[in-house]
Amino acid sequence: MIEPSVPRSHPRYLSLKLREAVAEGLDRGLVARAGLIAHGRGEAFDYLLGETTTPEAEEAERAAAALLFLAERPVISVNGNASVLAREPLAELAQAVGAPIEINLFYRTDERVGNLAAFWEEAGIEPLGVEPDALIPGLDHARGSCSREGIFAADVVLVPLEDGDRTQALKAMGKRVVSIDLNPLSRTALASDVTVVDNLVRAVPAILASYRGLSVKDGPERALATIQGYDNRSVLRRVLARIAERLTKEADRTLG
Ligand code: PTJ
Repeated sequence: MIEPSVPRSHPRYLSLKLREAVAEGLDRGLVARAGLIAHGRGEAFDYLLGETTTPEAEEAERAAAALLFLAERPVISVNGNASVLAREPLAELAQAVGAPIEINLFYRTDERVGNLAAFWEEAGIEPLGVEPDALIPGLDHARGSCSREGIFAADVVLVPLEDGDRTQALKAMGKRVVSIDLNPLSRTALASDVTVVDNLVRAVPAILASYRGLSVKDGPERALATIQGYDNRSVLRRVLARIAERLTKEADRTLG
């Protein structure tokens, strides 16, 4: 079905374009059906945050860049939603960091993995995870499948838009997990070392910019200081406080 394209003048242009990208991803066999629901949940949280990158998200984005900068074997894990929403910035980040992209799906089917691999190849990336040869302990076979040289051996894993179980399982393997999740109360958010509560489409370019800023002489010292001064629980607390304050102000403004 051909849907009319969103007019640029529409006040919710960007949000509607992202929705279109996810829906199109479903039609192309890249996004899981549940990916549409996950996207809607993300939209709702983004709305509560004012659809903007908060100072807390900026702080987390700097910490994410620092962790990736100091990592010995960083890996960027991608699912259907992340692929269709942010393929180009994720590819750029992977290149800058020197990290492989690994396809790691919650709803894994050979067909979707094949479609996603071709999608990443179009962007010049040879993804890992197509023929998994290792298992993340504690997850069932389909969901725990991963690449031995990728996620299995990684010390830092960036997981945009992940499900809670997998983040907990990666933590149990001793890895540092950086997640991008608009829901500050999700299990992923709570289990991660660094939780970037921001829309993936804003967060990835911000992490990349921060990463590039570390490519200077004292980059390692600055990255270390950033991580040492970072407290994820405090950041999550402040995000929640920001949402609460914003809602109170909005109620006063619109309802009197
Ligand atoms: O492609 P697959 O098979 O791996 O499946 C992927 C989904 C997303 C369907 C699967 O991992 C899933 O069900 O995820 P959840 O448990 O719904 O979690 C998705 C989280 O991502 C929610 O907390 C959303 O708020 C958040 N989210 C959604 N869209 C965005 C987002 N966070 C950041 N940026 C977004 N654009």
